[in-house]
Amino acid sequence: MIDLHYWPTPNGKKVTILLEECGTPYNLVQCNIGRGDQFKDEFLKICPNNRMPAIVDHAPVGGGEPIGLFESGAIMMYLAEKAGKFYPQDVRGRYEVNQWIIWQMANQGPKSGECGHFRRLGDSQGDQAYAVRRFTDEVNRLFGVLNNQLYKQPYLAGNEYTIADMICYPWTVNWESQGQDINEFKYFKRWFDELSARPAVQKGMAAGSDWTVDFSKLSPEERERLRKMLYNQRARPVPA
Ligand SMILES: N[C@@H](CCC(=O)N[C@@H](CS)C(=O)NCC(=O)O)C(=O)O
Repeated sequence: MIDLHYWPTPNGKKVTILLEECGTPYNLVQCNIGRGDQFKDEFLKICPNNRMPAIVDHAPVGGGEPIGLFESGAIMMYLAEKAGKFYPQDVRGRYEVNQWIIWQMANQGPKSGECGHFRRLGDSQGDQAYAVRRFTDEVNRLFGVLNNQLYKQPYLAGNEYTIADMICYPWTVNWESQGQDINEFKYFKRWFDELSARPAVQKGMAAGSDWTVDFSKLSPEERERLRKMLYNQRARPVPA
């Protein structure tokens, strides 16, 4: 069985989409990033980066100790390779997929994350106009990269639907709050509509959608403790 340490965000939903597509049984373990579960010792043993998703495979190929993994790109490769689905294993096919996985992890995920952050922030921390424009333009450029690729071929890595598509999709769903209009990107939109209609994508995107954190129920002290832990994170000291 696969334990998926998860909270319903785009990075988490990449993995639930893949697990649903493969029909792989999994157990969702709440990693409530609004309450600081990502800093707990047991989670840090799997993911030293205090970010979800992370997995533990209790039945790895070849047996032996459970395998723990962090970083959604590595998790996608591992699960798809294990299932023998959505990840060609010949050299050309594999690297066609790998380059899009790395593109997503290095470009689309981080830049879209910063775009959302600065657009949501308002002006409580001063004028954010430069940051908003920089990241909104960058996300626009990245939608253009997807659109150009999907003009050439049906899926990001060629003629087949792969983990390259699954890893990019969840970060495109909130296009409106990223200041974009997907109707400008005809070939992207064809792909987006097709993926949105897949039952496994819908199931993966819905995983944990009823999980919430009601901050109004927390004491002012608890809210202050969480604010200090979650905002302006800096280096964790090594254990004494
Ligand atoms: N590159 C990482 C990014 C993971 C990431 O940023 N996760 C966020 C949620 S989407 C998180 O755990 N945030 C916790 C925090 O900010 O403290 C991956 O793709 O796995």
